Amino acid sequence: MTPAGQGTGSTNAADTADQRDSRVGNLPDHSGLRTPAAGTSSTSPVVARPPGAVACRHVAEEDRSSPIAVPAPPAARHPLDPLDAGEITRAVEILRRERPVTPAARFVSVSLNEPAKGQVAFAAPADRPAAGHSAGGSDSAATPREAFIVVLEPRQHATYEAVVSLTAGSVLSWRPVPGARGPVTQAENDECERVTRADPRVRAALERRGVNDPGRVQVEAWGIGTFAVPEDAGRRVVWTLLFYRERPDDNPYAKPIHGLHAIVDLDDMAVVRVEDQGIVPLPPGSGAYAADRVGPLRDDLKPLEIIQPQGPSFEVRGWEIRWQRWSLRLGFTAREGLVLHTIGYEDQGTVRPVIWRASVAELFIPYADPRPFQGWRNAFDIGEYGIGNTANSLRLGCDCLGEVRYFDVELADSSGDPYTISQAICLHEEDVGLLWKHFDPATAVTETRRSRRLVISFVITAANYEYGIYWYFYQDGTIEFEAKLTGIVLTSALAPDETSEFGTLVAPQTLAAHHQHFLSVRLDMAVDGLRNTVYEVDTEAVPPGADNPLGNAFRPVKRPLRRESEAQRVIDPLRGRYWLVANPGKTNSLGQEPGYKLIPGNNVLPFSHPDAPVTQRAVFATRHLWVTPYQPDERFPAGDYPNQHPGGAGLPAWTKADRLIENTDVVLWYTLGSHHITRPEDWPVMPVDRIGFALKPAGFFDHNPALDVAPSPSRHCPGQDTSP
Ligand SMILES: [Cu+2]
Repeated sequence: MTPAGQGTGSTNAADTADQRDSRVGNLPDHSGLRTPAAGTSSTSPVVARPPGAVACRHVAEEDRSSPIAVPAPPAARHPLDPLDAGEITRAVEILRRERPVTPAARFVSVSLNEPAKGQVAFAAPADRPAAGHSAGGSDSAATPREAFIVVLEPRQHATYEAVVSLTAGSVLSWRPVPGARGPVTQAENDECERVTRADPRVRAALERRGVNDPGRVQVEAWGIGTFAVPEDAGRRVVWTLLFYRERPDDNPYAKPIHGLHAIVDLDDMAVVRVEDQGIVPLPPGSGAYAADRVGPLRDDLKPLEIIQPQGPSFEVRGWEIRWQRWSLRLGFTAREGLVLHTIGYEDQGTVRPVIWRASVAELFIPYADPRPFQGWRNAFDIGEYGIGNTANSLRLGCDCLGEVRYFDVELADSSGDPYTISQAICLHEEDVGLLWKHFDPATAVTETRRSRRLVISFVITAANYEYGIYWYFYQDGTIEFEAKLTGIVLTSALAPDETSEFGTLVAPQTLAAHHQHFLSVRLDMAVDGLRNTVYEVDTEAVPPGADNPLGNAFRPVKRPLRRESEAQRVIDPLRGRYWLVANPGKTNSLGQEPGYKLIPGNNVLPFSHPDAPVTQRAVFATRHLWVTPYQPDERFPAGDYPNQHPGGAGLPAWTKADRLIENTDVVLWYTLGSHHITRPEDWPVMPVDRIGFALKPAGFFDHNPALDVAPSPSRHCPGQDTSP
């Protein structure tokens, strides 16, 4: 996939870093950013419904994405703004007009072909007046708008990539991707369900299990990885998991239809064969979790309402956000969902770049159960399906609390037509306790500051599971990433007297297999510019001796990661290991390189054997940190098309070149592993489990950057009244 970097010239990151650095360092003024966000075409105004006005239990029909018939009028677009409905429509029209797209074509995605790194400036300081630029900024006119389109041509068993210039109204490139088995679209998943339910072999097998209404069978299309048989060669196939709903509002995962799988050719949309491993009875439980089926409900919680009478402290203009000293832009793609661009921190009148682009680039879930077909279960939710398409429409008081600003996103459906997911991204502030504090007993004066953070989030539903993705920005320059895992654990059926060590019995005859979740977060860094060096920092104890007579000494040991082969690392909590991304070309007032350190949280590695097919397809997950030199077309750690790919693509392929990564333009790939030994308490719906990491300034500032945060108003903090 080549979603960015058209016409960027040299592919040597080191050669181009200086030129791009000058653009990042010299920030063109393109602000005018204090204007309220009213009237933007693709976002909705601050929602001011009273808390509780909308019940947190809602049905999908109310808020499911709605089709758009009329393209939005052209508006000033920033080069990093995601495509709007009008641009999606136009890009597809241009492609259909100029290239032989067949009526059978299925669109995987129509998304912004992003400008290459450094081609767009970070924000200007907030108080710098706009100098007569369009709303999009000084780059808007010079940067062409382009769409990157992935199209499946099922009759040809081919996947095509196109780049369409919206500015020129023409197709810039159109090519089949050799060997690619494009991702499974939502429409294909729906069709796969239809043909599986209709297949006579499946129906007969269902009847043998006492299931006489195929309409109550939920069919999920799962990536088959490398498990297709030789007769499937050349086919784009999936295998299916089947679940049964006794009632339409049942939890389907309570009744896994064990041992019955259809292999479906998605291009031909036909069941290729049916595998029946023998009957295991449907588990008896209902797995109900809805409020009207689990009562009586607790009634002893009193209201907790977040009130911000003067509104939120953030400012939104189009897709740009400013809050405290932070500035950044939002993006959204069908594959990754939320993308953050040009994250900068304003310091003494200058917006200092920190991150060029950040997103979750892959999401890989391997399962532990080795039984026939259960061993096939693994998912690459981003590469095999795409998570942006599954973003939830968020609800005030349910997903986010307080003064919330939502962003609608516009994506393309399988026909290439635009549709909207309303309220897909949530922006709000949270009080998070202490920011800093000290009591001086000599003066009996306490200085206390409360911490507030800006939260940018979205939630996806990947079949049984929900993932909430949260980016937090703090007043002291810290950035945190957190994933909240919830939803329903994947089940299989056990015979009444059967047990398994590869999962936990969560209900009678219901096994929730142990599994892991690996998120690869791609952090395209730009700490104070584009030339960065990554250091691994361990703390070591100094041996007792002349320099350490009391044996107490310890010190951090900083080692630069000079080449890609040196930059495939795992965590080491007992050494206090972290990774520092620093700019060796600059110094703070203390003579130190300004940097940000990546501080790992809980983490784990895959337990699948290194030679196992599933591990081979997810080599990225076998290391927690990878560092690569920036290349615009290196975006996805398991490769551009993981579906049915045998493995080796992405990070393991790129890093074979063992490129230099010191004092150049670097991308960090941090893998977070959530280790899920399942519990009965995860059933029938799982309480949120959290995993994350932090990016903290380390020498980026000369002192605590949150010194200038004002004490809280007196009503909340008596004795510190600074309000007029
Ligand atoms: Cu899990």
